[in-house]
Amino acid sequence: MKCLALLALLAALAAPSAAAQQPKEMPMSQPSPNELLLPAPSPRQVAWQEMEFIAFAHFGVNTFTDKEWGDGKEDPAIFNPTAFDARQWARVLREAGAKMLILTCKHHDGFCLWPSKYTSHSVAGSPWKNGKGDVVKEVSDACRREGLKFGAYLSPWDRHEPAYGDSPKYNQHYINQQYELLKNYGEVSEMWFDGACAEGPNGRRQEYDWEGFRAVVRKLQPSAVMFSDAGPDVRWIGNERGIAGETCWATIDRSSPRTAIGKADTKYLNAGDPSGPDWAPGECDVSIRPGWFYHAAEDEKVKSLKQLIDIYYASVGRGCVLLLNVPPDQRGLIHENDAARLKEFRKAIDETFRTNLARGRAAMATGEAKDHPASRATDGSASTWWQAADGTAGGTIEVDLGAGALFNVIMVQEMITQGQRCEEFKVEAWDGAKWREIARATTIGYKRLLRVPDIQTTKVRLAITKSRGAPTVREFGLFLAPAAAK
Ligand code: FUL
Repeated sequence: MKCLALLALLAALAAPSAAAQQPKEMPMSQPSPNELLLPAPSPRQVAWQEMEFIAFAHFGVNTFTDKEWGDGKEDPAIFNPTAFDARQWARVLREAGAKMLILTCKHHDGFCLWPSKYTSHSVAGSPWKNGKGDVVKEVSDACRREGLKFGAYLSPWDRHEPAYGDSPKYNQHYINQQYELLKNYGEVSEMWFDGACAEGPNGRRQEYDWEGFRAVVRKLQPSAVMFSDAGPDVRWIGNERGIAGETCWATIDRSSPRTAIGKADTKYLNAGDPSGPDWAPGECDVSIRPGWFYHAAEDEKVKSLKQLIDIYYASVGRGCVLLLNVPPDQRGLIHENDAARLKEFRKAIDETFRTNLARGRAAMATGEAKDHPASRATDGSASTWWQAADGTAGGTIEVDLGAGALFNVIMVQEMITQGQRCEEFKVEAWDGAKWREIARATTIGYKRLLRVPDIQTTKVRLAITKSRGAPTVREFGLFLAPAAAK
């Protein structure tokens, strides 16, 4: 990877127009001659990042056995939702602001939510719709109708499949099922590879053919991102609490043993790696309830609004995507308690971020690269950015708030197509006589959100004090979160 990066740099320097010919799999930022060459996201990674908040639905035999992990010996007849309505899931999640729904098409029990021709452990053996039902079809159709993207979780670990542990044979089985899922249900925007691995009935540990699995996704769904401990497109954030590191780089070194799937170093994944050559930003998975699957005993344990807001700031607010699991119940519906909490959550986020008090305000910078004046950081456009002068490794931007503004949330976004650069920054407010520091943090990435006490001021200054190359700011924002949304 490093050699490739060097070659790409040499090519870019030799012929400025070579950028367009760079391989799609490894796009690079466009450096000025004296800037670093940093890894940068592919178009599919940018599209995923812009979603910010996506949902997970764990649904299957465990919903009916009240378990978290099934053993694969379930009678398919137990899968029998009484009022299944995928449209209700998609509507509730869309109204909550989620942009994609990832469905557990097959969890570790091996039970398939679609009538897979490679196993009898599926909806085809269930009395639901007389064995003619297809949850994957209904959910993917409902997503499209409601304007959500659809993603597929297909557990590699399969406790039902007799071939599991017989590595080549099971890998082929898994690939066969990938073909079913990725060819028959329209666009799939994310493939979620769970790292769980075990021994099969033959007593041997299954060795997954990750390269083969990934190749199927690239072939059948070239725009889809792939999630796993180690990417390649999107990495696990290292915990199931939805919390990214305070310092969080979108880059890792995928060749490092610290990213070995199923055995990854969770601290490494949580923080990322500033010198990692691979762009693989964090996805923060967490359930709205204690378990991943629905359990009636957890109806009163839906996370509080405060917990969800804290998770939002610790995931989206640290440059990652939040993947929130909302498990449908035995009726086949999102439970009223979860739906009500999601409404509160959306209202709180909308009220907070409705008005960017810095938008359209005059901005001045210590230096500007050609075509990237300071005003670009407050113009509300996703495709323009301020960039400090070539050759600098920091810079300051000052925003004039006119008669003054009251805020308690600060937003800074880097232009990630130019790589992730900022290592340290602080924000200061003018107190009438001097600048007073109000916040300080390390990385920014796609988006950094910082909560501060209520601040009334006429001028705010963002100082990027340490940066890999000239810093970029796609957008700077100031917001006032109402008391209930803090
Ligand atoms: C884990 C699984 O073991 C859990 O059941 C759940 O699906 C979670 C999202 O991933 O590895």
